[in-house]
Amino acid sequence: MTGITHRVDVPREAVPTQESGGSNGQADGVLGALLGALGMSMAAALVVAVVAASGGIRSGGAATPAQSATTAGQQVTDAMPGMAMPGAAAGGAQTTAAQGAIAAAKPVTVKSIARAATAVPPAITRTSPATVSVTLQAQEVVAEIAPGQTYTYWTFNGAVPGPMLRVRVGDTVKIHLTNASGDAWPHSIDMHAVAGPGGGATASQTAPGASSDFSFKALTPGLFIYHCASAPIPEHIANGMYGMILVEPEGGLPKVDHEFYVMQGELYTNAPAGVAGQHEFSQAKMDAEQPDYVVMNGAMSALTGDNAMKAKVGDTARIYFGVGGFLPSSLHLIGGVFDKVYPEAGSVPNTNVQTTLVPAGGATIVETHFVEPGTYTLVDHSLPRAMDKGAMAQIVVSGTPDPAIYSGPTSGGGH
Ligand SMILES: [Cu+2]
Repeated sequence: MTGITHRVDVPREAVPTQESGGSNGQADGVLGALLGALGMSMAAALVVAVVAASGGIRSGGAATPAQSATTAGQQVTDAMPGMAMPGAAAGGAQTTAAQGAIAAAKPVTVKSIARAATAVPPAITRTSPATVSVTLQAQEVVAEIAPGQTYTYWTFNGAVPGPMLRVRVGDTVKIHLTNASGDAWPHSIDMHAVAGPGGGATASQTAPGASSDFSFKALTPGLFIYHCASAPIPEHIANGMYGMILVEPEGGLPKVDHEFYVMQGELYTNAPAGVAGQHEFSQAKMDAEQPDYVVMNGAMSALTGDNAMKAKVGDTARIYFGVGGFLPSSLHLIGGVFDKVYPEAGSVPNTNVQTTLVPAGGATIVETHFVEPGTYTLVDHSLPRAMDKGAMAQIVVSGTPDPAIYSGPTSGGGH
């Protein structure tokens, strides 16, 4: 861990109460420029929402304490009818009185915190190194973890994870970081692909309203995490400040039909998953490594339903998967096998793997192909994280069934 610095010495509650949000993160202005630099078209226009919520972005956000308590209490009752009352049981964070006290949900400043799994820059066709310029912007946004459950995320470019970057080995990468946060926090980047002090963190400590620059040569191919490395580093990461950069080897990776971008992380808050209201970061939960939510791309079940990954029978798919949070992930595709895994995103692939372990601050590249239509679920096979806390994503495969390969109902539960 490197790049430890101190935050700008301004009290949290003394900052202005306006927050400039971004778009839903698929393509805001900054990301658009980034994608343009990487040769990817911009999918949507910049939308800026200005929310003048009382109490400021980091405060409790309720209009009045009395209103908050009433509202939150009602919401807790509605959301968790079977929950034990405070004091009724001896143990654990699940039944403490504090949970009924969370503030009302805040107005969101982005429609969705989740970066689309399809937000993958195109494969590089260059055969020689180049200079690639990237702009990242630290932004604080309010978004839903799940319906009615809001959180103030700290992001790169308005969504979680930060944008996937894609370069070629030998490229010179110029990183421009701006800090648009409405709070007192500096932000920075430690990129694991960087050979240099702090992975760039020592050069990129950036105060609110300021910007910074550093550059590095991408010497090593692989898939690498980047994350904020401003103090307190774990809180910045837990709030959503992580992403990945792919450094393609010479000649690139084998062609596949689909490439997806998925990152797992945790949210440590002052109430369990399912409790309506504005969830605030909990240092105690984080230090105890007891997340309330374990998410893929920022929110509970973010990559399911309409936002599921899609493929057809006969297609091949590659998933760039990273763990931005602090819990290793036992990555498994329910109903499938990984034909190829680059363990820990190293250069030597393994084959025919059911579940692969991805460390905190690490990544993997997995490939599979689809022989039967249906819905396939990507999970952390520490399954309570998937089933109860949100760590799942779906791949919906269309096509014609082959009863010689599989017969039986094609919907319903797996595991
Ligand atoms: Cu930060």
